[in-house]
Amino acid sequence: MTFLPLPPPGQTPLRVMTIAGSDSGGGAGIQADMRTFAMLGVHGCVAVAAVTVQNSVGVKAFHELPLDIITGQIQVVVEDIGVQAAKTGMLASAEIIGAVADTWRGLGADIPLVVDPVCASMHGDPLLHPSALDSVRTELFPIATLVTPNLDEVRLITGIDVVDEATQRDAAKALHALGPAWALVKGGHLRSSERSPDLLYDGTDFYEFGEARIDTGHDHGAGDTLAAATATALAHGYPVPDAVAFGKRWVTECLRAAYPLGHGHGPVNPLFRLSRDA
Ligand code: PXL
Repeated sequence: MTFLPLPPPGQTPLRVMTIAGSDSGGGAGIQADMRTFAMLGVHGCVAVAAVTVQNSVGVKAFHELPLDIITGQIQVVVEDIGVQAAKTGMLASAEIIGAVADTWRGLGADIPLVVDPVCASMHGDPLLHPSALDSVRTELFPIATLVTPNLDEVRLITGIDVVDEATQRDAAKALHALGPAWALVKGGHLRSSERSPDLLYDGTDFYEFGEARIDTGHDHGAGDTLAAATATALAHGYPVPDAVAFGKRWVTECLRAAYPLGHGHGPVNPLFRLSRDA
């Protein structure tokens, strides 16, 4: 795969912020985002929204941070360090979504924002209060450059059960109607082929992305990693379809290198680049 250009040593890299939850098991959430940012040569900044108590088997509990601490992290970083793109992950509650959206709008800056509307862990443990779904639709989606729900999240947000190409298109249209500039419907395990086509829509045109599907039991953090790599490509000024294509290739390589961890699901592995160089 082709990589993004790295800054020369000593030169300030591009900055990308994740507004998301911490995974104590280190596989998903902020920890996954920061690994991808680092391996792609950008400086990652963080607004922690919630802390999960989690291992490879499941999420036992989570704690939401105070609203002023979450929004404060965004404000001080953007004011001083500056970011060229951002992504959201686990935001846990309607109150957090509302505060993040207000803060983001208040910045008045034209910074690309990738919204990964995380609702549950891969184990099925909730990471978003069900009462927050309306805020996802009305507060979060309208400020997004790109939204990247998986099929479960599509069902929760739009009510559409994606079972084939036609319903995938319907879902892309329904997501786009909620206000993001672009909507990506991740195909996941939609079709029983070796490919997992994702569908991108900007209100006019559809773009299809089909990378080889990697069947691994270890795909914890795959959605986060796709969104983080896509946000990184947007920070570099890639147009959205090219950024999504890059993110998709990146997560595919991370899936190829995924490893077992603990007794449950292991994480995708953005460090594949290091092990190949070694
Ligand atoms: O992969 C989605 C995700 C995002 N953020 C946090 C998570 C998970 C999945 O478990 O724990 C904090």
